Amino acid sequence: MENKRIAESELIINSRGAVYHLDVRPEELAHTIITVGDPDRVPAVSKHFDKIEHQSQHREFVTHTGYIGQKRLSVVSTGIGTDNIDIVLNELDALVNIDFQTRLVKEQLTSLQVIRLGTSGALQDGIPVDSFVVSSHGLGLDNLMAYYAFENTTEEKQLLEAFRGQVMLQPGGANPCLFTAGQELQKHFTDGFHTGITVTCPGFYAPQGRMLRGTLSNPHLIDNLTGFSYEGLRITNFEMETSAIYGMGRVLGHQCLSISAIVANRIRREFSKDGGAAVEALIQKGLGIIAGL
Ligand code: R1P
Ligand code: URA
Repeated sequence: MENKRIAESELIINSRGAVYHLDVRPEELAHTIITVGDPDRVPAVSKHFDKIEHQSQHREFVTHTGYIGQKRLSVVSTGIGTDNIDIVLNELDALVNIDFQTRLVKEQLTSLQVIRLGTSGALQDGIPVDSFVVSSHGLGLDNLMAYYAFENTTEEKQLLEAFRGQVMLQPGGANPCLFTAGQELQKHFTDGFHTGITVTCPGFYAPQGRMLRGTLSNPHLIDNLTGFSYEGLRITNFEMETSAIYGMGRVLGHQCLSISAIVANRIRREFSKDGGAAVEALIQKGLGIIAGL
């Protein structure tokens, strides 16, 4: 493909030489990146760094870059939802794979490690609040990835076919997409983690089967997701970013993994008594592994 100069309207670089939404310059980003939804979770992660060399904030996107020992890490908040992941993953990729002077895609591409440390609701009775789930797959019920061309593996196509057969979605609803976790990353996160398919929803309330006032268009969503099974794979949890992180990782060539602290169990109808402590425990366990990658 011809390597055309990317116009000012497509890749927006501010007066600091930083990418528009994140307000981060190429040299301010590490190649191992932790994403968190909540901007306040960024200092909760970076307080464990031995040294912080960069801090910035623009809108909901807070970035801290530093070191644990010799390992250089960035932690970036994404805010909530897959629309924000579209912005964050594209801008992280631009920071390493586009030359900000020439506006050309670099000849030598860099594959980032992107690890989400988030929160989530469990869809299985046996996954209690305050436990941790590693997402073997991200299954999107939003429509972000419909805007990108991508290839699915044969295993992904079969799993998606089984999902379409077993799970009834509301009429006129999502066209589900599915992506596998980065295998090189996932193999480091086994002991002390549940593993399964994570469903990514375009909202927290009705899109996750919650109704405070009003009526659900699809009252069977949770039962259908909990009951899904294909070749030993089950749906463990849902949240609002994972499938987009995995999908954008596929499109742009980055290794991605999503890990969640379970703060709600939708089957037992329980919520964590101290979600903050569960997230702190996930951060400490996650960083212990990430620092050694
Ligand atoms: C909803 O409360 C938010 O929490 C979960 C969902 O994915 C959504 O972003 O993750 P974070 O705690 O990482 O934001
Ligand atoms: N985040 C979600 O998206 N859903 C939950 O139930 C808990 C956290």
